[in-house]
Amino acid sequence: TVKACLFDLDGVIVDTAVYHFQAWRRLANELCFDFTEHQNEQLKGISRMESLELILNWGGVSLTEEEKIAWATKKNQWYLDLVMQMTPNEVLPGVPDFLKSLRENGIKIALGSASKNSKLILEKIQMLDYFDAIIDGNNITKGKPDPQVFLMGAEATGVQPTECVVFEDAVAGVQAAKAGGMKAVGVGSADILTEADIVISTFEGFSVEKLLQM
Ligand code: G16
Ligand code: MG
Repeated sequence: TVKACLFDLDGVIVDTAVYHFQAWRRLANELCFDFTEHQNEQLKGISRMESLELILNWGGVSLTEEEKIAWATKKNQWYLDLVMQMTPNEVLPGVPDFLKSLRENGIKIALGSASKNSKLILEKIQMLDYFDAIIDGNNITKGKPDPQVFLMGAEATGVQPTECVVFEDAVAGVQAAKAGGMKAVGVGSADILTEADIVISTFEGFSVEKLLQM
């Protein structure tokens, strides 16, 4: 039976990818190159410094470690300027109702995100109170597809991995769930999230009943 649900943040609870894209693009432009929304897909679920490495590679720019840290800090400041303007209207459709019904059924809720800004984002969209545990980029040493973030989430809620279901929009996140011995619900396209146990395109129409049938 399912005793805990573990949620990725970006692409599952809220679409912060558009803001990451704007901030990373500004960084690229200041370094005199550009990249596409298609390339931006590769940055989803990847840590800040790993994202920077990929982007610099696309632009053929090489920097010292010190310069990299300075640019990553700038990008985060631009990103936070956008995050500060977020509102509860940006929560993805069906998410609040689904989390409410999890609570009503005594199912624990945890966050498993690569972001170091997750608490601030959850506050801005007024979703922080739903979560029994938050594991994010501030707690982990290994990124997805390593299962660490979700194993820590299971542990923090006191639930065995086999009784956890992970909700993920990224291939690496689904792989992390499976590597941790958990069930995975892909949020997005079944053509891409092939390793997920089931794939939903939105939380609208998804229910605890369907969760318990997995
Ligand atoms: C999110 C985004 C990634 C971002 C990462 C780190 O991951 O999908 O694009 O690079 O967080 O974010 P920050 O710079 O805020 O620490 P997730 O795991 O929530 O999908
Ligand atoms: Mg994601």
